[in-house]
Amino acid sequence: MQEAIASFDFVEYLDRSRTLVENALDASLGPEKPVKLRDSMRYSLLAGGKRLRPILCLAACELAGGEVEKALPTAVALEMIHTMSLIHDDLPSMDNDDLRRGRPTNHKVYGDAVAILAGDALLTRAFEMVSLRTKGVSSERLLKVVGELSLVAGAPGLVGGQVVDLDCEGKEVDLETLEYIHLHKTGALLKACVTCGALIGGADERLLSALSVYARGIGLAFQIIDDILDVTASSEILGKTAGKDLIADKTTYPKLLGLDESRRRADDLVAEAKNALEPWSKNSKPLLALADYITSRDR
Ligand code: GRG
Repeated sequence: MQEAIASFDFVEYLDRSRTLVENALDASLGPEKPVKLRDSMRYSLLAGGKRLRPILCLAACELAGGEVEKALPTAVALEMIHTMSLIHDDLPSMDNDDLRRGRPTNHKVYGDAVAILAGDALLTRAFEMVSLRTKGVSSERLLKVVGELSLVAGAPGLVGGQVVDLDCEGKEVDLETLEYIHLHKTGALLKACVTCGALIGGADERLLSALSVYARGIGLAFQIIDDILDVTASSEILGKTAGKDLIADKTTYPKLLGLDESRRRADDLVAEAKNALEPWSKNSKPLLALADYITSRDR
C-alpha cells in the first residue's frame, strides 16, 4: 500500500481539486440581490481556506465509483455549511474573534446583523445546491444527502456541539466531554463530507460503514491538530487568532494530555482511519493522503 501511495502526486491532486472547488464556489453565488448580502456571503465563502471538506466529498464520490462533477454541488454545499459555521462562531456572542482566513471576520466588515443573515443564507443555499442544482443524480440519493446535511447542521451535529462547547468554557472538562464536543463540532461535518460524496457515487453499505470509521478517525485527529496548532503556530500562518483556547480558558487535548501525547493520539487515529480503507487501498489514494495531510498540516 505504501508503494501505491508514494506514486500518487498529492500536491498535484490538491491543486487540481482546489481549483475545481474554487470555481464552483465562485459560480454558486451569482450577481444576486440584495448586493450587501451577496457581498457578505462572497466575502467569507471565497476567502480561501484549505477546502478540505469539499475535497473529501469529491474523493469519497470517486472512491465509490461516481463522477466528481455530480458531487460538485454537494461539495459546495458542505463548504457553505462550514463557512456559515465559521461566520457564526466568530460573532461576539460566540467566540468573538476578529480574524478569519487571514482577514477581518465577517461581522467586523458587515456588522453582526448582516453576518448572521449571510450565515443563514449560506446554510439555506447549501440545501438549494443539493436539491435544485445537482444534475444526473437520482432523487433517492439526493434525498439521502439532504437528510445527512439536515442532521449535521442541526442539534445532533454542529449546533449541539457548539452549545456544549460554549457551556464548558472556563470549566473543568473531562476527555469524554471534550471528545463529544470535537465529534459534534468538527467530526460530524467531516463525516458528512465523505458520506454524502459516497452516497452520490453509489456506495454500498460496506463502503459507507468503512468510510464512517475513516471519518471518525480523521475528524478527531483534525481537531486534535487544530488544538495543537492553536498553541504552536502563529496567527499569521493560521489566518486566525492563535492562542485563543488559552485566552478563552478552553479545555483542549494539549491541556489534558500534553503536546506529545496529543500528537501521538492524532497519529494513531489517522492510522486507524487509513486502516478502515485497506480493502479499497487501490482506489483510495486521495483519501489516504488526505488523512496524512490532516496530521502533517501547519495551518
Ligand atoms: C451549522 C446551523 C449551524 C450552526 C453553526 C457556530 C456553530 C453552529 C458551530 C461551530 C462550528 C465550528 C466553528 C467548529 C470548528 C471547526 C474547525 C476546526 C474549523 C477550522 O477548519 P479549517 O481549519 O478551516 O478546515 P479553513 O479556513 O481551512 O476552512
